[in-house]
Amino acid sequence: MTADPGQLISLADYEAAAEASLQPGAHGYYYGGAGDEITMRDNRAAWGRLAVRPRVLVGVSERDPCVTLLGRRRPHPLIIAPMAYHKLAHPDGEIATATAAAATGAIICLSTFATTGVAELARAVPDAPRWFQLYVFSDRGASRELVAQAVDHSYEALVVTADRPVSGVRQRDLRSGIEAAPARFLPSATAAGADGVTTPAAFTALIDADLDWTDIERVAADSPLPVIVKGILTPEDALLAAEHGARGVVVSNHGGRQLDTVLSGADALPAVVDAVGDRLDVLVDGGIRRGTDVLKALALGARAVMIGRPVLWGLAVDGAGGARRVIEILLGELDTALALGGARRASDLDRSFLCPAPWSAGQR
Ligand code: FNR
Ligand code: LAC
Repeated sequence: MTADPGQLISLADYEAAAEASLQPGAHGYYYGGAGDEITMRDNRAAWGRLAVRPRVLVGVSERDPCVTLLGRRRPHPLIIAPMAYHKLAHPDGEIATATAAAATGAIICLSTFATTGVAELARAVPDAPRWFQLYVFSDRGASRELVAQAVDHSYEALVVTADRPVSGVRQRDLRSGIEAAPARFLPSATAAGADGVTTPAAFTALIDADLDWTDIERVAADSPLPVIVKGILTPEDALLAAEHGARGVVVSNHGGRQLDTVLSGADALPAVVDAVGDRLDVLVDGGIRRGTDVLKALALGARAVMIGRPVLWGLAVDGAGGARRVIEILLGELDTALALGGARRASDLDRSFLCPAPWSAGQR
């Protein structure tokens, strides 16, 4: 079948189309990374350094992308990563993204930096499977208030982000001046006593840069929801997360937006999986753009993957429909990867399905 010219059939197509429809400052904020963007680019390249070792003749007429996450079966491993400011992409913002989540069975992880409130999102799209991403404020009462709202509104997990005590050096934003742009309304800021209309820099200042493992332990002890620590790149920190009450970790470098030249998720993942074994659910994100990338993450031992920027590209191009289509494209590609990789079930994948890619030898 030949695709219509102009039809958007890959995540790369959405990325290109979004650039045309976004204001340059907003596009730079979404797209960009820290420093020289070495890690940001490597997040994508790292999946390409793995080759698939496909198995054949295993009978793949029925494929099952189900995974078990936090003890529950999920229809597939895709989660929408927590991302700030969806209303920069589309006026319906996070509500449109949640609509896409509800339609596809993907979990939406709502950011503390969201342009839609915790309760508002749940009321608007009650069917969306949802997690809440927590930036812990210096004002702990404000953070407890946000967690209480998440509990009251049936969010299923708390994702505590650990890799953003301060913002990375984002030269695209410094150049575009987006930090100085008219502030956006961030409902979570009201919990911390701000009037809600804050710039990214002002909001960042509310985050407690002294957060440590005892705080994670306290959040986990106080919260009826399972806690997942996001932004882990070493087995040492993954083990600390397990010791301090977390149920999971997201192996992540924040999309290459925080410290440049750190490891990619793909490269950091295996050692984390090996260190924690069954003690934690290990998730990964960064640069996942193809079904084969998802297959590789699962084969390395991730239970699920978070998808970041492509969802914003979908949102920018066509609101809820675009975000939905992005998830559907990736699910379709994952299905094909399972069939042609020779895994009937996502749970059949292991490292025997992978080897170093010969085409990338010497590139590390
Ligand atoms: C993010 N990310 C992020 N993470 C987080 O824990 N809280 C947040 O508020 C945000 N905000 C945010 C905004 C934007 C515009 C981007 C692109 C990213 C990081 C995000 O959750 C995730 O780790 C990466 O985006 C994953 O990489 P890819 O898929 O974008 O390459
Ligand atoms: C970012 C935030 C808000 O990466 O975490 O822009």
